[in-house]
Amino acid sequence: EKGDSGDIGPPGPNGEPGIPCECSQLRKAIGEMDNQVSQLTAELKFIKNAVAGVRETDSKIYLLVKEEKRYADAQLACQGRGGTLGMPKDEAANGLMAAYIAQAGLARVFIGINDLEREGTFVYSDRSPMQTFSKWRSGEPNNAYDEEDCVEMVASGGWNDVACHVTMHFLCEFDKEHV
Ligand code: GN1
Ligand code: CA
Ligand code: CA
Repeated sequence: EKGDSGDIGPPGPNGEPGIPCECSQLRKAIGEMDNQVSQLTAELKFIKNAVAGVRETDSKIYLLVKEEKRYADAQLACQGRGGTLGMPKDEAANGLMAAYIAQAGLARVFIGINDLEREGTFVYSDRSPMQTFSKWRSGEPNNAYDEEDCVEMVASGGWNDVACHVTMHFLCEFDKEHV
């Protein structure tokens, strides 16, 4: 017949030291993944927005971005997506952009025209000079407060020079060939 169990023995020796934690490497990897998730989230937001509301012609795609940015950041945001700020170079493009702004219920957006390099000489954001077509509102451009070097389009399609540091929604343009 089986007897009672004996007394509990003394504690065993200490174990071998563990493998050192590679925490800093893990933290780094997690940090990088966090960045990637943020970037993917931003790109997905852009794609959802784009699928929902782009306008296009035979050669171009226009996208109204409803984020408020200064002119330089708006231009960077369009470039980051492979485009530029919208450049109305003829009546048709101007009309399409104006209708897009009006239908979105917006009053004004940044477009890709500025006289940053040389006061009074307006160029498109691809650095091409203004041709015969322009759509300045009456009295514009007036370089008000001596500080207006960027251009907004209002919902009726007219242009006004405004300060580059103000923030507003903006309209990007993409070449279909390059998309
Ligand atoms: C005036 O009226 P509003 O705010 O749309 C001005 C523009 C200036 C702008 C600066 C006729 O436009 O030239 O750029 O203020 N318009 C007139 O905010 O003086
Ligand atoms: Ca100016
Ligand atoms: Ca002005």
